[in-house]
Amino acid sequence: MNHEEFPTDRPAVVTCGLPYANGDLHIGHLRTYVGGDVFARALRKLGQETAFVSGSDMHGTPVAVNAEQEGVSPEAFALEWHETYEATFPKFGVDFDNYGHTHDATNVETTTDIVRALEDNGHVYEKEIMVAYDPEEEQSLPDRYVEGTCPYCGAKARGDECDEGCGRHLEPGEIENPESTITGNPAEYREQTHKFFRVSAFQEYLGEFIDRLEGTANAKNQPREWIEGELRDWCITRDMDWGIDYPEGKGADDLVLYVWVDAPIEYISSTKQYTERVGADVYDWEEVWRESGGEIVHVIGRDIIQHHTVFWPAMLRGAGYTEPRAVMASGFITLNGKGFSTSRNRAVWADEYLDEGFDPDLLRYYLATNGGFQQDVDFSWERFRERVNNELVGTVGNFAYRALLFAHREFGGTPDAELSEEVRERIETAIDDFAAAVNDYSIREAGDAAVALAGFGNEYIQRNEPWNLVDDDPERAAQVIRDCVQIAKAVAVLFAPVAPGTCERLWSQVGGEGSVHDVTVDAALEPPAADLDEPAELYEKIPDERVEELNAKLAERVEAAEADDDEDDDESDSDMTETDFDPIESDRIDFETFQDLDVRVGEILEAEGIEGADKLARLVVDIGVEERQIVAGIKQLHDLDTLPGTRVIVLANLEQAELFGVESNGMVLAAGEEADLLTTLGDARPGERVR
Ligand code: B3M
Ligand code: ZN
Repeated sequence: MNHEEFPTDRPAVVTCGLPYANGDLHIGHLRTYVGGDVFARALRKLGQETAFVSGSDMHGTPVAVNAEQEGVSPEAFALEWHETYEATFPKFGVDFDNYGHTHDATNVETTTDIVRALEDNGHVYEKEIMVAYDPEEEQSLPDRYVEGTCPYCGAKARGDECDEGCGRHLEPGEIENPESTITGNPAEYREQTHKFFRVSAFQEYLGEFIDRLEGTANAKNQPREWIEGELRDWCITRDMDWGIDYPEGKGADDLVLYVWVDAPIEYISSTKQYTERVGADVYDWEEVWRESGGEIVHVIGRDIIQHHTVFWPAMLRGAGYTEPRAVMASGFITLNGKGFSTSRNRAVWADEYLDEGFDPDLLRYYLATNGGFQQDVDFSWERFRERVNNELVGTVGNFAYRALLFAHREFGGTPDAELSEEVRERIETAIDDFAAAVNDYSIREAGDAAVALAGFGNEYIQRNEPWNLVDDDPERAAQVIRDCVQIAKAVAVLFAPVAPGTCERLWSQVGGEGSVHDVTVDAALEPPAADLDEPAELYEKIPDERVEELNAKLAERVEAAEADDDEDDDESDSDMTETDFDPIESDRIDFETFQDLDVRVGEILEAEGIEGADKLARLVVDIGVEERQIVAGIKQLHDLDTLPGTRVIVLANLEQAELFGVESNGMVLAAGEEADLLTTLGDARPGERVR
């Protein structure tokens, strides 16, 4: 433990990775925001002074490219999405204390100040580099305007990130075989002067920082490789119009800042705006980000760990700000075992979920507790129903309703009796478990602590059978029910971070005063009100038919999107038949060269996703003469569970490689973007050579 346990007497800020303001939110996106919200609420429950902030990420090529496609200005485009997000989050109980955006005046000012500070402290220098350029469009091709091959792992890479391979951030000029995404032409490299942040000078500091850093294990371990290796300086300018202008008078007036400079600075700006609204006596942003420093916790997706554990802490350090205490990086989320796909409409959209009439707390519960935060989570309507029906309805709802109905009917409220020692201790254990979970950055365990307490409540009623006691031993009956009402109250308090809406209702059912969100864990043991109204059920069962209906809707939509896609393809076929595919190489190979390839029939025996890699799967393939472990980029494109037994074609004498730490011995052949797996028409046996 490097830091004092929560709660501390310094203020905390919990931040969520900023969504790019460029498209609809689906429930996969919500995982980070729900996670951050649960964590912020849980900290407050421990009595930690906490602000919860975020904002929309308005700049960069992710926004510029999409705006261009729509034919609108990036500013108008991004603002519209920003407003949508701002309205959507609260509908899921994600209650930011401040939700700003990176293009607002506060962030422009804070960013300018920080970059000036970095310049003044000697952390920035100019360098001539080669940047990708589209000669036809006569423009530079920053980031997502260029695609090519990752120089580190050979995967297809997009702009500034190798998102299908090793996950590394790529510097301008690094991508190999660059192509312009505007024209599809090969890009040229041209010389340009850019500003660089001297990250390499922070190597020693970062090594110490990462030892202190708390949060999920992935965020602490993954960066070691980068920090302990050769740290490269970071290009912080881009040759494009959309972004925050480089501070004046520093010789880079025609450049804007790289989006990853001003994006995390919004964490600070958003906290500032919160202080401006509530006053520094209520919450002082400077106490957190400057001066003695507060408890800064970043909640992010695991694809942006490098930005938050290398570039960002170096920037904070270089400009005289406080370093983060913890980074919580969430795993990936799939839908029925396959990746979400915005373009294929393979997603459960945030609005759609609400339109179906589901309580947001159900989804929050699923996202927060279906696996550890850093683990990959699969969403399916079946599993959703199962968890809602068994755990929320069966355990939490059932207990609360039974206990409170009994109390209301037989005693008109909380019976006049002392809380038993057994139940007091059980509630104390739940509080301890909850606090330990928060200190462990495990929102799942924090939620589980409350559900386990409700489970105990059910068992306690069952064991004591108060319905048999009312006549024979009314005093004992009163005692048991008194205990149960207390358990219900404790559940309301401890479960509130995960299920804020339903717990507020439960809180008022036990006669709690004010809002459950304003009390701390101590309230779990404070006596419930004497008079209680008749309770209402907290959760409703989801019938099987609903799941069928929802799955059918999803399948229909995906099909429609695919049909649309085909139509689009047809249209483009007529325009530009040849340009869709790479031309055939004019250099032919001789037959011997072909014979050098040892291509075999194989049969997949095992297929599983590689933890930590978005696209990669580990396959075990029987190739007749032996079994091979092969890594293939098909995790999101196939339902891995259905693959064992499938015949595939394997390039068997490809040199060994290691991807995400997993050894790969060969290549499974597949066609096109969707990785359509090659198979055999007849029943050639595994091991048979392909010629
Ligand atoms: N806007 C979204 C992403 O890459 C990006 C996050 C910024 S956090 C400072 O996931
Ligand atoms: Zn790579």
